[in-house]
Amino acid sequence: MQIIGEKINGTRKAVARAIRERDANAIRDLAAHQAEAGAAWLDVNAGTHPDQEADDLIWLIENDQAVTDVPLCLDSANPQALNVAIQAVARTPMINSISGEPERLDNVLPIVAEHGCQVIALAMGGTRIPETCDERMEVVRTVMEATRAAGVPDEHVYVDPLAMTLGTNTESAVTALDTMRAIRAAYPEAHLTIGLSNISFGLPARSQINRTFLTLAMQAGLDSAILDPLDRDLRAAILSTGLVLGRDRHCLNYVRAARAGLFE
Ligand code: THG
Repeated sequence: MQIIGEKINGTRKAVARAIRERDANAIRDLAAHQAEAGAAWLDVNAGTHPDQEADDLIWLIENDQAVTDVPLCLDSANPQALNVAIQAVARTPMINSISGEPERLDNVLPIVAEHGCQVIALAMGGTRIPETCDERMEVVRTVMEATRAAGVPDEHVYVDPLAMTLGTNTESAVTALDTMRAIRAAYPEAHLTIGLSNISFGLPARSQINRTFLTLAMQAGLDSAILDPLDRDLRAAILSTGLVLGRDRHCLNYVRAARAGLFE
């Protein structure tokens, strides 16, 4: 299970403040702690100010890279910001994201192909999120055709079936799980990812919901996720589920985490 650390996201209050006040230490702490907790990538999202997004993203990237070598996952829908940010990264980043929207395919996919990036592909076309698994798969087929045509290998594509909060639609987790299975079957070389914390937005005891959804999603083939690596209970769930699903040879990861005190 590859973890993409979610914490450096400008839609979070603490991060929005840090960006506004250029509080470098706050960002560096989040980067260092997520890297220590085992994140394979750090998601960086500068928030919702289009006019300053590129500047903010570069500032975030520089502070991440001051404390860790973990590669970044550039979280932006803005091709201009991505084009500028990619010049600032020390290691090939993951791009978060493309979708079936023609404008994003036309403007972001060439960046992905040129730099040999991994890329998250959302199972949605325009701004509307398709209701059903079948509709989402239609978009996924369109996007996979486009990535293949651009020369991006399937194993560089991380398909995101979309997790929406259960608070407004109690079917949303089941739809995401069905879509994961369909993607697995149709594109066995592609990866799956998900914005895990979305599933519990607005509900109490979110970590509990996130853990349960993650366990079921791993059974459906999820092999990476954007999540909070500082949530120890969640990391414990990832390790025990990986073990139970036969994905932890010689129980090495589980035993190592136990020795390091994760379950105490
Ligand atoms: N898919 C892809 N990328 C994504 C998402 C996705 N990027 C953004 C988001 N969704 C995943 N990242 C987060 C980050 C934080 C939270 C949820 C998802 C979160 N934050 C708390 C909240 O909003 O209540 C904490 C707020 C705060 O600290 O102020 O839940 O789905 N490809």
